[in-house]
Amino acid sequence: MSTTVFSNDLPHPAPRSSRPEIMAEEIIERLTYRIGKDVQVAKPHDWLTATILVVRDRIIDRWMESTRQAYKTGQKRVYYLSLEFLIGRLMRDAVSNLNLMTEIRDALTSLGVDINVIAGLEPDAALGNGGLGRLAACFMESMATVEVPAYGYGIRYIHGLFRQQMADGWQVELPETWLAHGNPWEFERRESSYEIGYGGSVETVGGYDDAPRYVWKPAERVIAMAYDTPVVGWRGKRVNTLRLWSAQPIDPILLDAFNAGDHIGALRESNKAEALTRVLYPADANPAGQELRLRQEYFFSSASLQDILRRHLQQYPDFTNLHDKVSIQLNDTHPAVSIGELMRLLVDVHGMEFEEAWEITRHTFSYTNHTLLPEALESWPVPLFERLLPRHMQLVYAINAKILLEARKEKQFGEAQIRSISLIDESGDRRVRMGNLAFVGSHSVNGVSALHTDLMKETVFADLHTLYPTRINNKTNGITPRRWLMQCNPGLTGLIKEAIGDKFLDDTEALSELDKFADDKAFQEKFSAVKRANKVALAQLVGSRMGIRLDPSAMFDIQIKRIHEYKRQLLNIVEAVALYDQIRSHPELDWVPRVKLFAGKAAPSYHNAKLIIKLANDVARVINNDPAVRGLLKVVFVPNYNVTLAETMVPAADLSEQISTAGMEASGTGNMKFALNGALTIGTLDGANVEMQEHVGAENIVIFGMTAEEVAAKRASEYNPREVIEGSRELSQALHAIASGVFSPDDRNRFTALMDGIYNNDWFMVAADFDAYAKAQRDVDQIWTDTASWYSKTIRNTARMGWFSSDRTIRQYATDIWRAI
Ligand code: HBZ
Repeated sequence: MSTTVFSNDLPHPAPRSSRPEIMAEEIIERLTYRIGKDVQVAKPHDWLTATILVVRDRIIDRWMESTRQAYKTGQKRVYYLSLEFLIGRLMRDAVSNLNLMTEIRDALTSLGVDINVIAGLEPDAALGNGGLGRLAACFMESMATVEVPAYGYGIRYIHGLFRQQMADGWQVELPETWLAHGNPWEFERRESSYEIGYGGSVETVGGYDDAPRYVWKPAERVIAMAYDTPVVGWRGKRVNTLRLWSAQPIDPILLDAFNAGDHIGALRESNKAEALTRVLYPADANPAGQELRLRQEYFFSSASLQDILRRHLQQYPDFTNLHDKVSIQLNDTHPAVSIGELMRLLVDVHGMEFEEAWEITRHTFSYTNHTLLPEALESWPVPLFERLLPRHMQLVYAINAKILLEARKEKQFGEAQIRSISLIDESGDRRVRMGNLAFVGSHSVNGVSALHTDLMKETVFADLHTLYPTRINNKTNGITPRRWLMQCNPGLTGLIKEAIGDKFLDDTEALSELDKFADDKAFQEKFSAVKRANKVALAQLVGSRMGIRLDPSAMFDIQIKRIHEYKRQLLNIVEAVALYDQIRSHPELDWVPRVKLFAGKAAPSYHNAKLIIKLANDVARVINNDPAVRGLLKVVFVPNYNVTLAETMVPAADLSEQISTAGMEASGTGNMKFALNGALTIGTLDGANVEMQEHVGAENIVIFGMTAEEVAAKRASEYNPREVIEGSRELSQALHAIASGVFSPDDRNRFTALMDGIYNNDWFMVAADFDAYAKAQRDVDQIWTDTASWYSKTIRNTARMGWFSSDRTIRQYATDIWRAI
């Protein structure tokens, strides 16, 4: 039994010192004995690695203690399964959460090393695409902070999200090599290795007297091997584990083939296995249809489930209490095949009855939905699913039969409803619907904002909601205030501490005490000085990377997120073009100087998104070089958006653009980061913007445009965008200028089709919302001109955003869904 492994009678090492001189000695020790360099020849990268190793040692004791405690108390463990973890850099996060920043800085200074220089060398771990992956990273930190014993499970991609380069304004994708210098944060766990099967057949055993047993005989097998990264909560209270799986071949080299001279063929198995975990799919909204993607999903689901069951058996005799001791949260449908895998393991491998296994499975899993976009709802062709996972296919059919019977009998569902709840989509080529599988296999299905949750009930899951009316619930997203305030904005953090003390460091909602300073002149000045310093830092970054000079006294208006039509970067660019026109036509007016900054990656296969990036760059070139603009407007597309870049851009924003077509952004989390850091939001009533308005107050946010309901009604009506465009001079001029090649003289038709999309269909309501947006922007100008009013609003944003801490979100998950604290 594991109790002997974790016996408290065995000696534990003494806690490590946090004295700078001791840590300096340790850094030298790591440099010498772990890296094999002496001080004279050590490169900055070596110093970084040595420093991380010293920090890591201070985490390990707490990590082991956290594991021991979970065993001792028999607490429920939470497993967060996610194909993406967008964690970014870890050093500052760990050092700051351990409260060691001053000591480490001093230790390095005494060695002649600048912490900022080496921290800048740490790779940004981009094992995710966007909001969904970043949410998983914020949740990991918050689970450790609120002391939930949790494991994150995912894939250790060799190449994370691609690096974005600009070539003449076009996005070019390059491989990201975040592991090039090794990864001092991770621990390889060879002993935690599992076999993962694919293909083959299912054999039936017995069946005369007893129920038949099914045995899957996979045709292919690979090994999943664990790499663990510790995740430190705030003040180092608890350390949880992020366990990422790497694929290994069963036979690394086929010696017979090698000896026969086939040196390449001998590595076939090895290459095939490695390909599994080589790249993160750069999908954003459209699920990648590739077989490899399904292989990845099953790979990490199966490894995680085997690991979870093994850990359970170390502590308990069987799986009858699994759901009391284990909660598995599915981050979107990407790990939904886990439901089939748990059924297979319980029924086929551990001999449990189907019905009992189903009850346990359902009570163990819960599922978070992140999108309503129909094209983003995952489904797999039945023939593919059947070929790769024949036993899981049988189980899906068995589960489906059970659910459909229940629906017909107990709820008297008709054919249309049966078709919509079925796990198999029969409307075209037959496909397995992963959303429906996740729904029926979970006891909780949650949306990520109040609006999104309501829409789930009314749209994609309407019939499943009728069948299981208590299953859908809301858990509005949050962000970790450690990374997104304390670490990225030490200036503002210091100022807040000075004003209201440090309670907000442990309880973000205590920021509300700042409210009383909102109209305090002296405080406003300090607040604006902090903002200015952050803007200077961003201006320096843009200056050195792009050679563009930005004036920090201009309004910094920022839209950073994945490039997607529903997020409407296009609306923003079209407005910039209209404003450009206005500035040139009315030089006598008092224009508010603005810098419109954009950053974000487009999925490599998403044609319009890539064209929007090119348009932003083309428009930027023309506007920035037109002397008639007199520097009153600048447009900048900052390349290679990632977590690290966000950490500089978020604190520097005056205005945050959250302008998605209402009903399409499930929540948004960038919106929260900006507002917390004292930016004003211009946004639609979409996703969490709705709740942000409730918290900060309608007078402290600029809302414009159609509501989700109005968008749906307009789409259902005979909406004619051309009429709308012709009725708006500003808009028609801007669209015409773009379509006719004013910004693309080298290829006048470059944007014609993109503009035609607005004229002819306008699915994303760019034309329909344009006038409201342009007017809202002029309202923003008005507020900006009244400095006292501007800071009164932005200070209130910081003061009232505490509720959007991911600690709150995680407490809600832990109480309502996991019952783990
Ligand atoms: O999840 C995002 C939502 O768009 C955003 O509104 C929300 O705040 C956030 C967290 O809940 N969704 C994604 O980021 N989705 C993906 O990145 C994605 C990745 C692979 C896919 C589909 C979607 O196959």
